[in-house]
Amino acid sequence: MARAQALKPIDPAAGTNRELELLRELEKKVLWLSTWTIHHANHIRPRADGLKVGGHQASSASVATVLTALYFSVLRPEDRVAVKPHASPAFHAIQYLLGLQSREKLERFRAWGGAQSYPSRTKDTDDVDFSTGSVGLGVAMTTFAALVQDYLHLRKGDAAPPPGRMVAIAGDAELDEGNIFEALLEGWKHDIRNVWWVIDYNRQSLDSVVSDRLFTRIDGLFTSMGWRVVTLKYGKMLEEAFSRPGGDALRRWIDDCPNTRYSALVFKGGPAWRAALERDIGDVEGIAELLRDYDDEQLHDLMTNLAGQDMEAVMEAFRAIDDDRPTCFIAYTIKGYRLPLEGHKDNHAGLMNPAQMEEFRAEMGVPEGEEWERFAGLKIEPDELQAFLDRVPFAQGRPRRLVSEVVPVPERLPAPRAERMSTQEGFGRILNEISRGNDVLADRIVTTSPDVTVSTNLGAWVNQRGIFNRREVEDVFRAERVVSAQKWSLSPRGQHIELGIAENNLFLLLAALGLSGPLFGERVLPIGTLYDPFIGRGLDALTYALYQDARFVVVGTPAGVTLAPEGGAHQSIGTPLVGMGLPGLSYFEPAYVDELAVILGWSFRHMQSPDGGSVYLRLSTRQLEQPGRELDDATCNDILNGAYWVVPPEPGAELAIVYSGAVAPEATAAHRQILEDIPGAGLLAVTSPDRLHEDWLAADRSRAAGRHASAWIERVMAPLAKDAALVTVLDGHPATLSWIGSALGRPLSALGVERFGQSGEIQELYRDHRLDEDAILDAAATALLRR
Ligand SMILES: Cc1ncc(C[n+]2csc(CCOP(=O)(O)OP(=O)(O)O)c2C)c(N)n1
Ligand SMILES: [Mg+2]
Repeated sequence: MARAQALKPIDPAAGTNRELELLRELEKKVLWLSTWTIHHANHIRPRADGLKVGGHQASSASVATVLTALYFSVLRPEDRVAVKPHASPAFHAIQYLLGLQSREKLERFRAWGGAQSYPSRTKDTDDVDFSTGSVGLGVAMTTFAALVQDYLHLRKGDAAPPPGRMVAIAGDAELDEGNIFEALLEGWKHDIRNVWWVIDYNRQSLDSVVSDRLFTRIDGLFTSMGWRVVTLKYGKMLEEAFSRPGGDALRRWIDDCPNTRYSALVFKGGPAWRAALERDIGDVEGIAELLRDYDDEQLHDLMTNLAGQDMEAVMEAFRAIDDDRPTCFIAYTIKGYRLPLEGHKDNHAGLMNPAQMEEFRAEMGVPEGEEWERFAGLKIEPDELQAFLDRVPFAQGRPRRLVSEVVPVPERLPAPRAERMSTQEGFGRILNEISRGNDVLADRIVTTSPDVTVSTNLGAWVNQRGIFNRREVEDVFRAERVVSAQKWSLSPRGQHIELGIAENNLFLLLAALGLSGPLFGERVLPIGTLYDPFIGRGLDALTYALYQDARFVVVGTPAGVTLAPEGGAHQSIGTPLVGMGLPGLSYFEPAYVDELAVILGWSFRHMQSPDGGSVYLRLSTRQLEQPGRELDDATCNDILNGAYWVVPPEPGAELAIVYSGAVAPEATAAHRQILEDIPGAGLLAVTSPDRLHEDWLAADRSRAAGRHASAWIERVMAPLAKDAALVTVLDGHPATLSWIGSALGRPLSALGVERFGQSGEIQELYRDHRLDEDAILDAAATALLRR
């Protein structure tokens, strides 16, 4: 690919060894600054609560070499990077050296308004590409970003700018997370390119030293998925020692040394290495001479000279790659390298004390008071260092966050008409209608689903728009003239990305698609579908996507006990609370398809608005008789605000029934029944419990701040009597709507699902879970009694 020319191997004859010297100096600075940043946060500007924070010092030291090599030489502006959570100080130190991070933010690391503990796209100001923090997710994210880059590139063809590399600096313990392997498999299926994972193989995680046997497996795993594996094990000094008499025995000794023992010796230092080597291989020819040639300090340097912390070895490995094949670098490192914490199994939470810091400062040659000076203590002249930094390829061509045009969305999406329809079916039909259009909106929508494309009603859209694939693959069933309603043809022009069943992957792909604008300069409008209960399976990845402010629509369907015969394993209960509980996600649960059309149109705008967000639609497979009405603008507005009167109450009415979603017929029937006893009772449809709730909290906050405000739920309910009783009902947890009672200070009886369900007819399940007409009438009586 185009970038190969830019990354020529280091050629000493061409004078690039000077680059190596500059990088070594900068690496020292990165190590110093990251160590000092954490020291500062703990000892110079300690927290008011006295709480000390470890977990960064040893972990950052571990990858100082790799990060220095990448950011100051190897990376290009189009590359995108996920840095392992605890290397945050090293990342910020590098941005500081590049003039992209302020001293004040570093001084306030982990404090209010300062640099974040873990690299954050939304909270940090020095252009974090991918947030990290929940281990495993940032790493896998790079795979899906590469897939999105391919999607955009293959559609554009030759007009596309050169692709970037999606790079993860991963902690070795991140490979314990299953989502890594789910992503590997999916990446293989999609034949992804331009992904680099650099695994910081320090053989340590949070609690202890990682099992030796793990990494004998890892190599094979990556290779079997089509990756190139580059192992960076021994540094140049050790390689040189191995070529001496006795060198073979020395290599074998290190190879065979268990992780725990190696780590302990790293911590203990020179004399301990000497004693161990003398005892184990002292009688091998050449070893005695070899040991004699190194004093204790030199012996320690030699025995800890792993390739992942040897600048020359690291640069050679990176520069040797000149194609787009996914590559995993296993970089052997020592956690806490060059710090007094190095190698100790407890060092993750370890912190250098002030005395150790003083010693380290002297070693680094940094004078007191010059701790934040960019070049203090370095051997190369500041002018030369600055000139080098000014030329760093990564920092050319700012800004990193790209701007893309807004996709126009019609004022109203046409609502499909039918006497009976489910919201899921309506969703499929609305998309089908869009797909027939030849407009930008149809062109920018990308759908994806983890193996439930057809069963979540994306079939018609896929028939029109095709499935994305790097190469054309014909629909074999069609070619063989096997009759099917579903076309399944694959091509680089396809607009649906089919995934395997892993829900983590769905949300990571939505995260990547939902950031395609800022990452790749082209906005897409992603829609992902899955069975509603399995949101739980991918919940951390969904949270992760939202934390980065990725913009997408997720459709959970079918939902609730309403998909009755499928049984309890497929019936979702708490997902409405997930929808309400996640920031950046607006949850809607419409009952009728005309409401859904209004909501979907708004969603396409909301996900493009600077202060907008993502949308969660909880849809049902229950076919409901459709109202066959024309919605006026005011009702559309109310639907978007979260609630509207299906039957408005008479002024001073004593009761209202409030429902959300698929239980509309039961609520309607109960309401009709009640009118006989309580004339003027209202029937309120809640289209978004989430928006309604959020608006109420906002109004309350405004009032607390002394401003005049009212919430939509208060205004819409205003016609009711002051002490009117309320019944709420939905196919989901009752807490979704029960808050309305306290919001209005009115007696309320809440119906919903609290227990796992089972197979049956809808009516049987509604009876069992008290969602039927009788239950609503009972609840109304109970609420009325409380007045
Ligand atoms: C999903 C998740 N579980 C637990 C944690 C707590 N945690 C933070 S770092 C870490 C282990 C880090 O080990 P490694 O990835 O090897 O990084 P290192 O510190 O060695 O560089 C754990 C368990 C987390 N951040 N995310
Ligand atoms: Mg580790």
